[in-house]
Formats: sequence, C-alpha cells, structure tokens
Amino acid sequence: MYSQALNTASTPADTSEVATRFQIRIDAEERIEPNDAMPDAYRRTLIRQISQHAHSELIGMLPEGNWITRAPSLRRKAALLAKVQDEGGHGLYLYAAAETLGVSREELVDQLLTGRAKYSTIFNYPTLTWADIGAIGWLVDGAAIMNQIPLCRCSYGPYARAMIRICKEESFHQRQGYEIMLTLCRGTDEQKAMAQDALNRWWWPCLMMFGPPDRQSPHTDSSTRWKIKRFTNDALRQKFVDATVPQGLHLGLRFPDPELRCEDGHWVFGTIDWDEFRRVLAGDGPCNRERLAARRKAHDDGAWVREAAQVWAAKQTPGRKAA
Ligand code: BYC
Repeated sequence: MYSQALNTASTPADTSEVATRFQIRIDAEERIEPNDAMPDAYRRTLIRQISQHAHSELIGMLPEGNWITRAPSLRRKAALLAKVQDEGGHGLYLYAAAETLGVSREELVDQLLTGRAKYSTIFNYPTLTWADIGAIGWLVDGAAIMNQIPLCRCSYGPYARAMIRICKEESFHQRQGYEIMLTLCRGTDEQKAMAQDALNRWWWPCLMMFGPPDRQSPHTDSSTRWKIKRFTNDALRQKFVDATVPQGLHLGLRFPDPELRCEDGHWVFGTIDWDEFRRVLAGDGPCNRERLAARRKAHDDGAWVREAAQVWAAKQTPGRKAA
C-alpha cells in the first residue's frame, strides 16, 4: 500500500555528513518517512526487524490455529478465531511497512519459506492442551505487548503507526488468555493442574522472547541510538517479569523457578537456558520443521488465489499483464 508512493530515484550514498544530519533528526525525535534520506544500515536494520516480526506473526497463527476446532465453547471458538485472524492482519501490516523500505513482499515471503529468515523462537513449541491457549494469550501476548508498546514510538513512521493498532489488538489477546487461565484455575483440580502445566512449559521460552542478554545483543546499541529500540532486551524482560509474577500468584499458580524472589520491588529470576534458545533459533526446536512445512503448504495451497487476484487486477488496468 505504501510502496506506490515511494521515490524510485537513487538515494545519496552514505557519507558521514548524511549520517550526522540523520542522527540530528533522530535526536530531535523527528519521524523518518519512506522517502527521507537514511543510512543504509538503518534501512537494513529495519527490514531485518520488521520482517522477522511479520514472519513471527504468521507462524504464530499455527500453534493456536490448531485449537480452533477444539475450543471448549462457541464463545471461546469465536474469540480464538478473531485472535488468529488478527495475527494474520498484523503480519500483513508489517510486510507493508517493510515494503516501504524498498524490499518486495515476494522476497520477504521467499526468505521465510526457504528457511533463510528468522522468526520468534516462541512459536516452535507445541500446544498440547487447551490451557496452552490461555498461557499463550497471557504470557506470549503479554511479553509481546511489553516489547511492542515502545515500538509505537519507533523513529520509523510506517512501523510506529502499524504498531499502534497491533498493540491495541494484542491487549485484547492478553486479556482473553488471562481469562482462560482464571477460569481453569477456579475450576476442578484437573483444570488447575492443566493451567500449572502450561505455565511450567511456557514460562522460560517466554523470557527468551526478549532476545539475548544485553551484553550478547549485537544490535541493541545501534538500534537504541536510532530510536528503533527504546529499551534494552534485559530491561523489557525485567518489566515483563515484574508485571506477570503478581498475575500468576493471583491465579494461585507456582512459577517453575526456585530462585524467583522479590528484592527491592523487583522479581529476581533464575538463569535462562540460552543453549536452548540457540538450538531453537538454529532450527532444532520441538516444532521448527512442522511449522515451516505448514507455512509452505498454506503458501502452495493459496497459489490459485494469488493468480486469480493478479488476473483480476490486470483486467482493471488496461495494458497491464498478470505477472
Ligand atoms: N526469536 O541483537 P538482538 C509476537 C535474534 S511476534 C528469534 O537482541 P534485536 C506475537 C535477532 O533477530 C514476536 N530470534 O536483536 C505474534 C538477532 O538475529 P539476526 C516477535 C531472536 O533485533 C503472534 C539476534 O537474535 N516480536 O509477539 O535488536 C501472537 C541478536 O539479537 C529472538 C518481534 O519481532 C527471538 N526471541 O532485538 C502472539 C518484535 N530474539 O537478525 C505474539 C520486534 C533475538 O542478527 N522485534 N533474536 O540474525 C524486536 O523487538 C527485536 O527484534 C528483538 C531482538 C527484541 C526480538
């Protein structure tokens, strides 16, 4: 949607003068728009982050989509269906935001389907019971909101604007998840045990969602200087833990962390298993292969829709041929 308005003229080569002028605009909290001059490294960082985010939304539809037919009531089914549809929408806004930086949708989709692109590690874990849908909404969407609210103030206009709507929807997702957990925790002993088991399995992978520790995060310094990131990975992880532990205690659940304790108003947590994070990131998580295979199948099954849309578009514009 944005790409039609992009300048096609080449942008000036990166010089220290371009970089200095750009940083002055960033420091003055000016929004950067698609046709503005920007250093190549800024453009590349945004394409990387926005496209990884878009891919995560699309792959994120799969673990929950799996439960739509098994939701325990019509009300739960309608809410889950709406949530999964929202995630598809988020992926599409984000691809559109990435396109404003001069990369094509086809290239981005190809990177995902060929396994060259990253997406969030969290979506390579299985959803074994209905309580996992509660835990995903409460914890995964809760972590997403913590990470994404600051992105509404990101220096790049199209990304920041897309994030405003996405965060509003994420907030509904988080509440529906917490409400599922609350219902289970107020139910039978078996239902409460199911909620506890889901928390046990999702807690640590959720803490990994914020990315590697600050001292091992290669992109944090430049992204913070460019006001793409407003907080570091560790700062957001701590905010998430501080907000979420009291919610879990209110549910009457125990966190799977013997070292968890409150000190000076913050919840101190144990050591994250970064080997597991690296393994899942490298493609060896419990569901990596299954998730990519499902995404590829959906893409192949949708080929006729893309083809029909192109033929229709060509008919609307005399002289234009279907690609
Ligand atoms: N999973 O220097 P760092 C959602 C990678 S969508 C996989 O800290 P950065 C939701 C990172 O990409 C969830 N990879 O990087 C959807 C980098 O790799 P490369 C996704 C990860 O970019 C549906 C390397 O590690 N959210 O929540 O400064 C339903 C070094 O990291 C992960 C977003 O994408 C990970 N967890 O910071 C429900 C939000 N963490 O590119 C929920 C936007 C790190 O050098 N993204 N890596 O090969 C961000 O805020 C940032 O990109 C991150 C990482 C905080 C994720």
